[in-house]
Amino acid sequence: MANQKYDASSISILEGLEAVRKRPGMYIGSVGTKGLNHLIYEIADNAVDEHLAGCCSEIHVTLNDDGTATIKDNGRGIPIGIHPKAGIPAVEVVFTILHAGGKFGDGGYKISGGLHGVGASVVNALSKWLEVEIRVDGGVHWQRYERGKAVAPLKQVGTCRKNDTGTTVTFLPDDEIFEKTRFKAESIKSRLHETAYLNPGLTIYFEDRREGCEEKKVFHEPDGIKAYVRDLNEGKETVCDIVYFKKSQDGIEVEAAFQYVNEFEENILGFCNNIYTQEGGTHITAFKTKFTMIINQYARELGILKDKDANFTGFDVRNGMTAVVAVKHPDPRFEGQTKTKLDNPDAGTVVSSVTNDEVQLYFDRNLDALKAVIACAEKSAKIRKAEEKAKTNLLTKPKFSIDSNGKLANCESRNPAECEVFIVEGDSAGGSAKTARNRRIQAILPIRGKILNVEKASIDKVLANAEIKTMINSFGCGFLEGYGNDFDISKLRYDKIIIMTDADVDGAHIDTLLLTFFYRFMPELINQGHVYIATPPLYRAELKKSEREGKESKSSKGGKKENAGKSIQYLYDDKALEKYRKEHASGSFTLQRYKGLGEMDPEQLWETTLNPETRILKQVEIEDARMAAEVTSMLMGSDVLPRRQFIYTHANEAEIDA
Ligand code: TSJ
Repeated sequence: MANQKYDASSISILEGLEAVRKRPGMYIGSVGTKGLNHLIYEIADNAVDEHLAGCCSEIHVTLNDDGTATIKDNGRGIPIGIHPKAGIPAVEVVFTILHAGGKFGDGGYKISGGLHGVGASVVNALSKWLEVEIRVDGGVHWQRYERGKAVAPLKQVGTCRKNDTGTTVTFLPDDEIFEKTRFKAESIKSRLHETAYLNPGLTIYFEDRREGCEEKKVFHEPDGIKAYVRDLNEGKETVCDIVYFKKSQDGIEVEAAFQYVNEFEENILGFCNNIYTQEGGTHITAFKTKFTMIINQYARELGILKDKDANFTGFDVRNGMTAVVAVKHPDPRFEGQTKTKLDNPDAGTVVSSVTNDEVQLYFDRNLDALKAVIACAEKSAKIRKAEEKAKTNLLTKPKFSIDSNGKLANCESRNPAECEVFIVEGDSAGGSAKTARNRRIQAILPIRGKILNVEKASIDKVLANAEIKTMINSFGCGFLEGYGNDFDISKLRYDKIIIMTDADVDGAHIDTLLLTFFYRFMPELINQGHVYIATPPLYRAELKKSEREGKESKSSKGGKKENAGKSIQYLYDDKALEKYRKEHASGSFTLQRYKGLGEMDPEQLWETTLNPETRILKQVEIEDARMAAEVTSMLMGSDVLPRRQFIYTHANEAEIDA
């Protein structure tokens, strides 16, 4: 491919670039910020190729205040001689003929990048204008293009020192093509830094000259991918040194660096010819597979895995691993959704063989590193087993029998659409609620004290908690999707789950704990809008007899007496009280302040909090619950740990009762 002869007869110049302007997404991915930034990478990658050819040590990338970008290198300069087949200067071929970038001359095989294998001509086609300047053999040569077309032939515009060579390209992205025309400095810097890690001999100078964003950065990483791994692990607790190797075989180069940290995640980055392979591919698969084999083999030799033990999984072996695997291939093929998955089988073969030799060579000489790596795998295996055990326990243990301690006062209806369940704090309020409710559709579930804090407790403990057991049983839909997959919202017995607690600090705490429980174990209940918080009143204001003048009226609902009209008013917050005080002369009413639900008689409780016609309910949103969970972990002083780490802390307990 690289040495392929350039065939002018097979290309139609204008048709090519028109196609790019018609369907820009095909060539650069998108016409948003990502595609826009990609223009810079396309141009800069050509300069990186010049570095790979051994002819360029510096690249400058500048974002100018007029919306243009300038990319400059100190390479040989794009050739300016007349191209034998096209009959125009080679540089003009590069910019005006699709897919022509770099594929001429005889500089050996070209390890070239570019997400879609396109180059300078695509950038040119998508630019309002583009100018190229080439310094070569003491002359400065220049050409300008507008929307892909040369506006004049290449001409010499000046002189320079004979040893001053290089290429400078400046372009303005076409606002008729791009939705966004402002380059994003953060992404560009990050990509340039990545390029610097992958090319240790290269120095990249970045400069943002746009007003208000002025910034200069130099990316130079003489330690290459070792430095990449070091920086990825910055701020983390490392458990071994960085292991590095580089070797070529069958014309394919493999370079890898890895290090383990005390975390429960893996971070493996793959590259082929400087291109990040987001979707992985043969090189990454081979690296992972070989690594798993090697570690299991060592673990058995060292007696850490016994005959009866199963192997560590690949997932175990990579627990805590940070790695960069970079291959160079003369003819890379990419597949996958975004064409970022390396497809060449020979890349896999070579990675496998090199990894096998080099990793064993290292671990044979560095037993401590090997032991640290195996310890990471053991940690993961322990968690994995605890998780599997928790799952089987949930699946095999008999379902809790409903109403095991007789607390739920269920409703008569079995039509979930009309049923409600009130979770009521305290036995006395529970008692009033049982008397006051509409027993046809309203169930009461009294809970005592504070339910278990599910943020801190292990699953086993959560399940052993009486209040939680009763709740899970009452709702009827199981819990904790993914843990035995037995959460089934279609089995929910109540349309509304209503939390009813005192309007004080303890009540608020119980609300928080209950929301945390739902958030962690039954988030779908909240997502689908089944969870509510009841709002009991803070005050009861009653007009004195003299003020009423016979306004009092009586109404009846469900056989219950109700105070209607204006003589009695329930006030739900202090604002309402303030308003009431303004509207009524002091001395004209009596005021009762409720300290808790227990102070209300059943009739009052019905009217203020249970009666669907008059009560105030606040529907809980997932955001409320998420915040509750955060508050809970804060109140309890426990760190917000990932679930795996949390379970690990409790893995010992799980094993003891095995
Ligand atoms: F993308 C681009 F074409 F616009 C571009 C190319 C942009 C930038 C900033 C630099 C380059 C570029 C190309 N820098 N260096 C080169 N080198 C060549 O094109 C080149 C020079 C000499 C020979 C040779 O065989 O003598 C071969 C090549 C490919």
